[in-house]
Amino acid sequence: MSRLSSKELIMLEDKYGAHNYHPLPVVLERGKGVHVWDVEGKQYLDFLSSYSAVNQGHCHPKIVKAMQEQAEILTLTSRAFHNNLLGVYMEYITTLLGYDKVLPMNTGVEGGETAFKLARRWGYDVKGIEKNNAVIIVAENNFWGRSMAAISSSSDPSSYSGFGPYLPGIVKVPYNNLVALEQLLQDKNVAGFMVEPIQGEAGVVVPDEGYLRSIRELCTKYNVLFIADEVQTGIARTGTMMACDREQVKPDILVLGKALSGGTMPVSAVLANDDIMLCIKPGEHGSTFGGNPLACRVAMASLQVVVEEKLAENAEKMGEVFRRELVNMNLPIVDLVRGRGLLNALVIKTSGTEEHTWNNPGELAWNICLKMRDNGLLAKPTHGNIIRFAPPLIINEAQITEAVDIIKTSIQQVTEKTVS
Ligand code: IF1
Repeated sequence: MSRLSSKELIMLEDKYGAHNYHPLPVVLERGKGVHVWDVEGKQYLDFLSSYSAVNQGHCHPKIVKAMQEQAEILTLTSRAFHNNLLGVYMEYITTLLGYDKVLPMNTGVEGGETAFKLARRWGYDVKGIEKNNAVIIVAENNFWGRSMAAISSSSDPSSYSGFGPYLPGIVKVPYNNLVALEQLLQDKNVAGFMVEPIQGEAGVVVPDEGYLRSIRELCTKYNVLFIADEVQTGIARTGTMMACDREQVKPDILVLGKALSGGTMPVSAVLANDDIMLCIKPGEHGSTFGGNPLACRVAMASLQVVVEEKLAENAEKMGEVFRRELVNMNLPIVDLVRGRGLLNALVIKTSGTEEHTWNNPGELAWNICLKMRDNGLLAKPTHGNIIRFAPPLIINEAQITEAVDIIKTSIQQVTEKTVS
């Protein structure tokens, strides 16, 4: 087969693939560390990290080695039989993260589904909620995937519209609002409250300090399970191993995915203590691939890299530098810069500034992303006027500075061109 150009490859996707995405036009074929290369050989700094799945950097040698070695030995047994890595992995991850038990799944959304089922079952068996009446509270503007339960939890019409009927037993509460939460928690049918410690898709929304601690206290007070969706914020992304660690808070149910495999394959996990996890009995939940030996080996390597290379510390340090340098750009169209660790966002002004009036900030953010691509950095807008910046956590200060230069130059080039 002859080598196809970016343009030809995009046309193939368009012709033969479902149209469920609108990617930035760039076709990648190789990745190493913080860099990716397109099919024409152009190099980019990856400031999306596959939505925080490649925290350890692209194709991390230790993770790839674990994967290659295990792929030649045993990849899948199903849970009909035991395998020689599952127990070892389970001991490793539960010890590392401080829970009695883990339930292994594959994608992040399956982790969320598992947490929902676990909370409902705990609600009936332990809390004594009347059959089929369990309620799970979720935060407005959450994002936890594309399944029916996930879109039933969503407040984004492009996620849920036209896919009804929706799953009952889900109630939404404004994010970062403890008064509203406490009101809802008084309903005796509430089994759990599922929340992202920092909302990713909503635009890297950081709650007030103390929010997580108060959730913990309220959930304990009302006998409701605190479910933390750390699929995006977990595994060192926000400068601590878990985002909840910043407030020294331990959720009852912890959901992980993405970087649990360093972006090599779908691996997710749900962690809880015995009083909750043992509510689910043999035959009541599972999946063909969950807990497969390849995933177990890869997940252990991925977590070891995070610990050994002190990626949480680096994320914290580099995040400080990155936000400081972004603020120092001092550009009129930048409304604010926010985030924790290396999960950050730049918010573009939606109303006119002194010099310019922007009719469509969403289009502006998209154009900035195209310009950054031309200048060698990849990022994606979310919610129109917000650009998320989440590089691999192995990034160094020189690369941060290089990135900020590209971001600044690109914003200047785009805004100069569009000034009328
Ligand atoms: C898509 C955004 C990120 C997640 C949290 C669970 C899941 C996700 C907090 C589900 C997934 C994704 C999936 C991807 C886009 C994306 C995303 F743009 F929507 F906002 F990461 F930032 N909990 N996030 O963020 O995990 O089943 O996908 O493994 O297009 O759906 P999954």
